[in-house]
Amino acid sequence: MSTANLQKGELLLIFDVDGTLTYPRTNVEPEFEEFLYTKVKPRANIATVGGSDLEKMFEQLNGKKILKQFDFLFPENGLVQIDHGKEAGKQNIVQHLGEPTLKRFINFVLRYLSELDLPIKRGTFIEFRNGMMNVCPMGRQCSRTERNMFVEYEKKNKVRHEMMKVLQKEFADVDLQYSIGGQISFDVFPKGWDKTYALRYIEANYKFKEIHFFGDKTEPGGNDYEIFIDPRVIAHKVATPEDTRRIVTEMLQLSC
Ligand code: M1P
Repeated sequence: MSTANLQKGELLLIFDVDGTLTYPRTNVEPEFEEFLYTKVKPRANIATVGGSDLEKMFEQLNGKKILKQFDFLFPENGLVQIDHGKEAGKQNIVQHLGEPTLKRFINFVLRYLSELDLPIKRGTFIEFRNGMMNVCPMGRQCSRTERNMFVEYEKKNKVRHEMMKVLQKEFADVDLQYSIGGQISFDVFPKGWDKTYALRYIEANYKFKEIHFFGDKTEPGGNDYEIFIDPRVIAHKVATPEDTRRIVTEMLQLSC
């Protein structure tokens, strides 16, 4: 049976945020929202899985209305699960790793960054979330212009890849995984707490005939990689929200 013939309850479409529903760290376009809510939603269940936390999801997808619009929200790789507007569960990195290991990790990161020379530095070098940490060598408190400067600098200097290699070596004894989902930072979480975590929730609670995933960071080391290669999903690589729209339109045979 083709995907276009499936009933709404049989089909789940899971979208990454940055690069898939929006351009990096920007807001979803009104035309894209209209497409998603008026054309796609009547035909399929919709979910979003992002590396960012829920606050950033609200920011980028135009506010708390997404609690009603999306069937499922999976911020922090799905380590926080929101099912039809209600929090259904969340993971806790503190409990998982324990304070001594966390302290060792945070101290090492701050020491490393204190010795790292970058053209500019701002504030918030580690953003501590429920199920993960986000490490930002320049500091998350930067303007759009400063962010763009880092993006250019990073093309030649690969600051994040270098740092991730050092951390992998230093913390080889700790159950940690690193991935890049955005432009200026990388995420750190226990092994297996990648975006497939969202699938664990779906699998335990729902029976869909098809689950499709759309994402852009699908190469190894990117934060869509593990879910992209997961046999439970039919995966689509996209480069922009326009790509996402084109693939969904064709797949559901929607009118343009
Ligand atoms: O959603 C993708 C990534 O978005 C942000 O990345 P950056 O600020 O580097 O562009 C972060 O919230 C990151 O955790 C997340 O994976």
